[in-house]
Amino acid sequence: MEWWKDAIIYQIYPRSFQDSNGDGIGDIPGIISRLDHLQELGVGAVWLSPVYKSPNADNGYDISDYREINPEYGTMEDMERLIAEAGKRNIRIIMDLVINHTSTDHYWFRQSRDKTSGYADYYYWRHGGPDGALPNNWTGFFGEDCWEFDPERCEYYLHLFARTQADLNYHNPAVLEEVRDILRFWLRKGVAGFRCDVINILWKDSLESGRKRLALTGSEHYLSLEGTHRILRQLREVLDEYGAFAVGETVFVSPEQARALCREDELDMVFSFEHMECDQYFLKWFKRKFRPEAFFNCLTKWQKELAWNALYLENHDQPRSIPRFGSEAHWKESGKLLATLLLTLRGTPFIYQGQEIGMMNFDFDRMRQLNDVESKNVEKVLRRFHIPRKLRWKIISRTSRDNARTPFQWSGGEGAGFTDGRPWLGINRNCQEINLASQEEDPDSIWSWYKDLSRLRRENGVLRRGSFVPLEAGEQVFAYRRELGEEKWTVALNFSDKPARVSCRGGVVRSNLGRETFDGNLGPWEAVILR
Ligand code: ISL
Ligand code: CA
Repeated sequence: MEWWKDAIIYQIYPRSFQDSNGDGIGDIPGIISRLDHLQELGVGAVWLSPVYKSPNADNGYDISDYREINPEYGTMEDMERLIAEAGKRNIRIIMDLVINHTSTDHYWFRQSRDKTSGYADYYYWRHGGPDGALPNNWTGFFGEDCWEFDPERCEYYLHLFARTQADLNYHNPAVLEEVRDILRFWLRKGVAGFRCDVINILWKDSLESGRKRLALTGSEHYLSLEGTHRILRQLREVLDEYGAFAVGETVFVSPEQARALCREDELDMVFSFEHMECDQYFLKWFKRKFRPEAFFNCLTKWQKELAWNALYLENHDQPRSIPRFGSEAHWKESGKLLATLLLTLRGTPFIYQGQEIGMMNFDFDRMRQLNDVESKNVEKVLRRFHIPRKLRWKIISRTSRDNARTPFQWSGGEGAGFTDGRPWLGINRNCQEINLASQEEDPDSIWSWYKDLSRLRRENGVLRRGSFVPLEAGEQVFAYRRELGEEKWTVALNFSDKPARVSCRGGVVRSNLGRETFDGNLGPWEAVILR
């Protein structure tokens, strides 16, 4: 049926969406109370970042029980109610499937410390070398060593992410069987599918040391290997029992590797990262000026090379898109322009919570205000390299994942309508200007624009299923056509404070500057849809 080709998907980061009981932490009853907001936006599904039991070293991406709900977020009954209530509004629920690693609090891991237990080989356990040498030279995603010594087992375990996120060993077939059962557990409850966390690194072909690299030494031993395809095919068998959907988060994939993962018997689509790299040097921590032309060329490449893309400009790991690809000075126009891009490309658009009201990066000014384990680890690494404090903060604050994790700004009052209590992460002071309540009544708001374009997409097959034809990708303008049968729609976007000229013409379907006829001139941050 491929419902996901016609749907817009909305990502919820539960901790920051809506608190219902005043403890300052978003929760499932809170999400239920906001389902009407999602329905208004016209979304067909919600991707829920993890709500499973977790000690929260990485806010739920460190799972200690896949079959339990984190009590901070509610109960299993709440979860079932969410699935049912969403269903009434034709909104499907997609769970986050984090199976590269578990929390070290997970029962499997605790058992695994005992070499004689049935769980002894659920993780990668290795002896160190002489003189305290680690089992290999790999480096992890969060700027830490990726081996941790366990005094009970007297061995090291592998963790590519935080110290308490131990990598599962898929060389042991029992692990995949466990995961397949977990899938069934949730599919039986009525979830529509999964967003599969770092799914292309599951299979480690060996634990040999790797070629030394600036980051992720050792990754040639686990990035997008044949073993991952084998695992995915076995997961797909289970998904097919329920007609379920799967989008993979695939780090460092090329279009070719992505194509190989998007197959009937593996994944429906993948999140790629290349377009997120147009404002950085070799690592995301080393930001440079955003290069629109590189961004356009990258999007064009992926549009052309993949039959279907997972489209996104924001998620819980990325800074907000307006200050990044748009303009703070032209907040509203550039917010609408980015919405236009997201909702007119070919693929399934993913809107991240807060994006639909133009939320911005955090306004923190010191490390103490941050929560994210990655930011904290990287700050430690920078300190080790004697990077001065000011520069450290500059590096961290521009890139920190907490930029996208501050609570949703429902209203301008205290607690921003997110909570009556003390929020777990600081609410941006700009909530007085940027909030849903103030945009609801305003037909010219970013929120109204999102709703409008969402409807436009739902009502016009050309925007959903049409082919993508690139027209222009210059220093400031990106223009393309979508074509379906007789329908030919053109989108022209000016990523600049300066006016621009384009050669395309047509009747105006939409312009974020309110233009009614089009003569080829684009104003600053103007987005037009022509027909
Ligand atoms: O933040 C990143 C992207 O710039 C990556 O380093 C990120 O950690 C990577 O994309 C994997 O992300 C996923 O798995 C992590 C979790 O912390 C992220 O939140 C999740 O999206 C480990 O489970
Ligand atoms: Ca709560």
